[in-house]
Amino acid sequence: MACLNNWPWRVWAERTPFAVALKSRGTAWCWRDLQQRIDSLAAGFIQQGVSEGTRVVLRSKNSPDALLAYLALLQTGAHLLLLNPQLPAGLNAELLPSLDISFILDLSDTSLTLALPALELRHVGSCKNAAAWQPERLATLTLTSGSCGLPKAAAHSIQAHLASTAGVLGLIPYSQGDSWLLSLPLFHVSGQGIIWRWLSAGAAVVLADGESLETALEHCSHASLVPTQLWRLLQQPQLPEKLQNVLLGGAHIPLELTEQAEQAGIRCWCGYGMTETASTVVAKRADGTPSVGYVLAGKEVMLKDDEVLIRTPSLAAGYWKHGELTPLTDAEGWFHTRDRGVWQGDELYIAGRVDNLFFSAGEGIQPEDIERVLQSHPQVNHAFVLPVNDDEFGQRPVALVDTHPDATFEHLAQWLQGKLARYQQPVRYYRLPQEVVQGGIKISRQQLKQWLEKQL
Ligand code: 4YB
Repeated sequence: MACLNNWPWRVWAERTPFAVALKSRGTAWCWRDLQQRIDSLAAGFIQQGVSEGTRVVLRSKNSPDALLAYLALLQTGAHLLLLNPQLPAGLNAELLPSLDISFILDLSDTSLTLALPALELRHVGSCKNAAAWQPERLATLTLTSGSCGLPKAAAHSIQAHLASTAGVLGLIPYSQGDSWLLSLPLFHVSGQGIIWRWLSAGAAVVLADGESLETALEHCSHASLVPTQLWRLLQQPQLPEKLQNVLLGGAHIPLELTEQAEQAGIRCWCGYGMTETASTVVAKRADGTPSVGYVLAGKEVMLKDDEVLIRTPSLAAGYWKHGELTPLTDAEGWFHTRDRGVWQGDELYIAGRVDNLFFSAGEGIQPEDIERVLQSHPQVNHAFVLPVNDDEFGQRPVALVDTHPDATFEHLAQWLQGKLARYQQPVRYYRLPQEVVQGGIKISRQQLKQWLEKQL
């Protein structure tokens, strides 16, 4: 990993100008091409009024234009809020006014109802094209998944992103000659993690730009995937030949998944992290045990009343709102994750979210325990367990499952007998509603709860 003393694309354009930096649909850009395009685009943004500290929304799915705009806007010193184009209008209307946004660059195919001064992609030849390289300056605002309430805007400096990268690249080999697919959205911290690893290593990044995951992966050595993506990939008749390393994260990583992928020749890396910590803080090479791995170099993890607490230089400087940063940590600098953890030797096991725990006739139920068992059924792709109110028990579990069409609920209920305690057996089953599955990298439990309430 290089020690960077300038914008990374400038560093690589000087050191390895003709090495491939970016590939998309058969086109490759070397670092020199990339730097020139970023310079002209950044000059275009500056000409349109963007300057150091200006807050700009970038609303886009992944594309070469979105990536170039991301880098060029960073180079102007702007604070960049990455926005998922699929966020509902009502949420945008509630959220954006509190974030003091000056401009929007909207590269999506649906328009935002909110009126904000628009930027366009404009290439300008001018030497007024960069702010000073100050990695400690705030650079990105990334929205948290917001399982309850409005998402929060976690504000990271470039230094924080680079600290995250250092931890991950201390474990996973990735250097020049390798290419990492931008397989997760830039508006999510997992997508940005890929970008900062690429910029630190001076390797290559690949953009799918409309291709399927399998096709795009044909030219990649690395990818970051959520478990469902890897499941789908493993169902393909042929696996991408060059794919060597997959970093998994974002949700519980089933053992069956990593075992199957490793057997097929894909090295799997399990990761655990979150928006606030700019992605992975705990990781390991998949080894057949259910933990998420070891604490990466430069990070600290402790458990307090079973809750995972993290202290790391990759942590956001705060949540941005109404012109202020609200600190994320307690007085000692620990971030309280609301995840329940258990140490297994030096390795951390994630049991589930503290807030998901509910009680049924006095018995504590961690829905994720039931979900893990359901998901180990070969015909279950995805399962969620939610509480429903019950006069006698207080609350009882119901399951929402995405299964192979042949799997009946009766069969599932039967199969669960003996695998779970009686109080953990779901009292009802539903098919996972597809409308809730769309968009983002995660399915929101909050939305599932709202859907379930309408069914009862
Ligand atoms: C987990 C979990 C795990 C998160 N077991 N619960 O670059 C990466 O790190 C990456 C690579 C591939 C896929 C995803 C990633 C991520 O960044 C994921 C980061 C993320 O999910 N952030 S989040 O803010 O949206 O959600 C964080 C929460 O997700 C955590 O607090 C946990 O509850 C859960 N989670 N990894 C079990 N391995």
